[in-house]
This record gives sequence, structure tokens and C-alpha cells, in this order.
Amino acid sequence: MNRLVALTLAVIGSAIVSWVSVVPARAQGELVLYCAVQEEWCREMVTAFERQTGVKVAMTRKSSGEFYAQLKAEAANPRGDIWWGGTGDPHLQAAEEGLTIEYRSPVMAQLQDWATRQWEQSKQRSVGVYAGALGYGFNTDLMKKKGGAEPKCWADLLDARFKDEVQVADPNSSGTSYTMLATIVQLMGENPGFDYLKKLHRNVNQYTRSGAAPARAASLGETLIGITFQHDLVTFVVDKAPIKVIAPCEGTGYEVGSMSIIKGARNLDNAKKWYDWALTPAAQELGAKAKSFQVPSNKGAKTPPEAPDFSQIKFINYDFAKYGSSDERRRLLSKWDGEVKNLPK
Ligand code: S7P
Repeated sequence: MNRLVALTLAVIGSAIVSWVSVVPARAQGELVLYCAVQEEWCREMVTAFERQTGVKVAMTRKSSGEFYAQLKAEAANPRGDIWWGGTGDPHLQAAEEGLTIEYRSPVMAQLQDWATRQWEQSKQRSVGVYAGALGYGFNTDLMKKKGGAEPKCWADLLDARFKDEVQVADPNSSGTSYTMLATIVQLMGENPGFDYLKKLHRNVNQYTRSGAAPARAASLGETLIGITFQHDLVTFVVDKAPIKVIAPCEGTGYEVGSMSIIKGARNLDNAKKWYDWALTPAAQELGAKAKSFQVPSNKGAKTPPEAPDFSQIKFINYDFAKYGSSDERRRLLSKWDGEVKNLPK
């Protein structure tokens, strides 16, 4: 009889424990989140945050340049509360234009230098949440069929063999592609850099809206080569797609994926709650769960073993202050539109 009572109590006890862990905290208002990483990671974050805080999150996923444009368009009547993720340059531009606000999180002391540098450069309006290296990848099955040497450098992508075989995003919508544009200009100098981009244009089969789309296309064999952040290619490598990831031999640029609170946020307290939480090791480690393999900004967060090894990559000294400034970003994009995008092939 005693055993039966003990067993019954144990069953009731464990039912209560699992109920407590699945039932969200009491409703604590709302948060409108503009999320610029991959949809899977956005969803993972939203679910965890809602469960832990009881705040209901309305999330939209777009590319970095698109959110910058949206913040600008909504400036008189802001709809979003927090912009999380996406390359740092458009966050810096938004900060400079007063579209986002200053905030000092209590978690700041735990962050890598590159994350706090973003915060200082933006006059405390944007902070680094992860870092990612630019590169490209190719479909190894298609490359074998094509024959010839495998590309290793940026220069190799100009080979006539790769006509209509390279995919990259449009830098107006995509932070990835703007990072590439700024990287090429810094690596080669402005005029030789634009010559390079014009020649590359002959080999481009499509300028996609989203920066990571060419990685998926390469994994499916829809393009031979995709220019993206290296971690966006690793997402497919871990699923055994025939992809080889390349860190270009001349050197490459990188992003400081960032977060900013939107000026006029209607749910400011919840925006700060998200901001503080998103900088914690536990929240940053959710990326790997969603197969996003960036390097986290909290020193206490584990870098996923699948993440590209930064010690093996030759990086340029990316000038975020210059290439994240409004004037420079606007100037380079309009030059790219005028001189590259609409060139006949
Ligand atoms: O996929 C993750 C990621 O590459 O997406 C973010 C960013 O929004 C780039 O996408 P777009 O080029 O479409 O703007 C990056 O910050 C992040 O690493």
C-alpha cells in the first residue's frame, strides 16, 4: 500500500514539474521583433524568450538592408521594438541617422572586444551579438563535372569557366552582399575593386534578395558557386550537402552581427529585456541548435565546433566606422547600382 502511495505521489510530482516547465510564465506584454538571421534561429529565440519571460513576441524576418529601409520608412510611426541580428553596417547607419537609441546592458562586461567596439562606434546604439567570416562555397559534385582546378581565391571567381555559375545577393537588400562589396573595395582599392565586380557580374547567374540564399542554392546544385558568410554554408555541410567552404586566399571581410533598440519602441521595457537576455551565454548558444554557426559575442558562450575557425582565416582590417557610415554606404550602393548591376553580360 505504502509503495502504491509513493508511486502515485511520484507520478503527480513529475507531472507538476513537466507542467511548470512547459507552461509559459504569466503574460507580460508584447514585443515586436525584427529578426535578421535565419528563420530557424529567429524561431528558436522567440520560443525560448516567450517561455522564460511570458512576453508575447511578434516576429518578422527580413534581410539587414531591408530592415534598415523599414526603420527609415517607419521613423515617424515606429512599429518595431528591437532589431536583432543582421550585419553591423546597416545597424551603424541606423544609429548615425538616429533611428535607434542608446542602451547600456548590464551584460556588456561579458562581451568580446569586437562586440563592445560596435557599441562604442554606434555611440551606444548597437551592440555585437555574433561574428561571421565572408567567403564562398561550391558544390563539389558540380565542380567535378565542370573539371579544372578548384577555386581558392576571389580572383578565381572571374574564370570564364564560371560564366553564369556564381550566385550572390544584391547588396541593397543584403548585409552579406554589402559586406562583400565593402570587402572587395578595401582589399583591392576602389577602382580595381569595381573592375573586379564588373567582371564578376559576367559570371553571376542571379542577385538574390537574401544573403544566405546562394548557400542553399549551391547545396541543391542550383548554382555551382555561392558567395555568402562561411557559417551559412556550414549549415548545409552539417546536413551532408556536397559543399566545400572557401576562405579566399587574398583575405576576406567579416561581420559583427548586431542588435539595436528602435527609437520610439512602444514596448521599451520588453525590448531591454530581450537585449539583456540575447547577450547571455544561454541565449547565444541557441544559434547552434538552429544550425547557425556564428561566433557568439559573450565570452562565456561556447563557440560551436562547427563554426569556421577564425585562426585559419586571413582577415582584412575591416573599417566598420567608414563602411558603416551613412554617406559611404549610400555612395557605394548607388555606384554599384549604376556601374555593375545593370551592365549587359
Ligand atoms: O544567415 C545568417 C546571417 O548570414 O544572416 C544575417 C544577415 O541578415 C545577412 O543576411 P542578409 O545578407 O540577407 O542581410 C547575418 O548577419 C547572419 O550571419
